[in-house]
Amino acid sequence: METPDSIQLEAVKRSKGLEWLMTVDHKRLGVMYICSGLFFFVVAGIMASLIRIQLAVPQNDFLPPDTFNRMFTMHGTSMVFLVGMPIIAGMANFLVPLMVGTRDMALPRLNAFGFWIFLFGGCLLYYSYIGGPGLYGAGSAPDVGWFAYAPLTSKAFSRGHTVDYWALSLILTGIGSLATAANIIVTVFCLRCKGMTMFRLPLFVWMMLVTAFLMVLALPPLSAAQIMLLLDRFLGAGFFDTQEGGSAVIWQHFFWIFGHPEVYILIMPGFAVASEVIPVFSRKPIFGYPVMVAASIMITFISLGVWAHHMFTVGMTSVANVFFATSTLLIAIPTGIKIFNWLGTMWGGKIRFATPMLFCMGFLFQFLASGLTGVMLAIVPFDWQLSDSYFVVAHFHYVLVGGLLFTIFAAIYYWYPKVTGRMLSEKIGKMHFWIFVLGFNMTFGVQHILGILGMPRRIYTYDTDRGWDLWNMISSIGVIFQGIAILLFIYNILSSLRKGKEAGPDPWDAWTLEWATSSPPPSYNFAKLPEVKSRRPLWDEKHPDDPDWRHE
Ligand code: HEM
Ligand SMILES: [Cu+2]
Repeated sequence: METPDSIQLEAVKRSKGLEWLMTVDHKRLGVMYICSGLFFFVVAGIMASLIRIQLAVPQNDFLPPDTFNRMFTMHGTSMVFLVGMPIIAGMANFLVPLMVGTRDMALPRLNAFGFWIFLFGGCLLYYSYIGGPGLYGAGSAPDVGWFAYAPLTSKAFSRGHTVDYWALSLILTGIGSLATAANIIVTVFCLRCKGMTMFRLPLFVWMMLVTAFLMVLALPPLSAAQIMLLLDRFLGAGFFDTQEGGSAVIWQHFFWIFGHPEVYILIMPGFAVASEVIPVFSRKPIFGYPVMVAASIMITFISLGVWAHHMFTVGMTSVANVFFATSTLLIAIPTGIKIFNWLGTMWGGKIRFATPMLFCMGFLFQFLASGLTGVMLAIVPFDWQLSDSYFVVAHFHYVLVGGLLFTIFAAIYYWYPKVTGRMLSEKIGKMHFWIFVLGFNMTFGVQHILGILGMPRRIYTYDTDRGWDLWNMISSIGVIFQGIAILLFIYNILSSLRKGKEAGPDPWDAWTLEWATSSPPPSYNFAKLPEVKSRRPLWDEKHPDDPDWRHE
């Protein structure tokens, strides 16, 4: 009914800015998630650069020691919870409804709620720089590492409120991620268009679905641990206090029961992107679709049972060590299968080396490297030597940057035309790629050597007689290249908004449903809901003489 009030509300809604603030459209929320994630990426990247400046030369005092601790804590926490998670949520939000051929997520309001509570949580974490000192005048941002080990987080060792901010803000972003996960699951199960059986889902959707299940299983243990931590700190509950009959190691169990699956929550969407981009740019359907689905499900299950490989050095029984080492090694099997299938897709294909494909190929190499060092670290005696050394820092940055960040770049180059209607510059894209590859491998490659030479992680500075000087210098210079590449990337994103080539609905000659609608898609996505007969509906449309469904 058109009351004067509702007419007024409509007018307000139509003003551009408010339209975005009030939106429940999955595409706009997706874009908002990704932009917030990229914003925090720049902030956390600046922190990483400051850390690397401090470590560039021995006995440096560029940063005070306590600031250094805050930097690596805020860097790690931000990269995981405020960069990786929201960008993944953003990609899923934008693409899943389009790919399954529907008009929105199943629960659009929950979707908007999830975004805002995530953003609030992120702001709260950074507000700790102002509010953190609390009553005692100690500290500002949290300084306990992204995993916040007990008993460092107890009242006795962390005065002020910095740890409270860490726990509260992550409980909030966790609620946001659960909202996204629930939405993905319900959308995929309930809103697929006609003919879209589970085995015709694009692999991107399958892997996001599996990721959503992992989120639902893994995030609650973290929230539970954080609530216990707050109870310890405010009410003296003593869960993690050995003096009170609690256990410090139990924090590690809770944290890593979340923390290890979290790594797969972060990397599976990377797999999802690679599984869409590689076939399109190799001009071949994905090799071994059912095996890819099975491998994703296997990874989910196994990843829930490997958490204590982060705890080989806390003094578990050897039976426990053997169990967790074995389960960790097992996970290499489905992961290896995936790598073979991507290579199998490229094998004999007519490969187009466009920027999205370049980033996916970079991902393949670098992720393989991280897998190999991962297998090494799963060997318990090897880990005893290298745990908490720079070898581990190198390993997990190869996972997170080589695996997640490279595929995020691939995704942005691939889907930017769909989101904005314009192409990114290929020329700048290729410069971005090569400079970033160089910088990334310079920064983190040599950290394997630093680790083997015995440099511990999270140290503020070091003496000159250890043989670490040269490698640290190389590692820090690499950051300059990474920085230049990121500036090129940001320039590309902003300038192409106006100047980019018009994309049209399907610039890459792709096969999945998001390319069947205009770029950018209208708010209702599809004028008429699509109907599909195979895994590559657009192929069928473009090749009526030889459609896929004839072979299925
Ligand atoms: C792209 C450039 C990046 C650089 C130059 C960089 C650099 C660093 C440095 C120097 C540290 C401190 C290591 C130590 O002393 O223990 C660190 C820690 C960390 N980084 Fe990064 N990083 C980058 C990207 C990322 C990304 C994309 C992620 C995750 C998605 C990430 C996650 C982490 C985590 C979880 C820690 C551990 C923090 C802790 O010990 O509490 N980093 N990084
Ligand atoms: Cu792990």
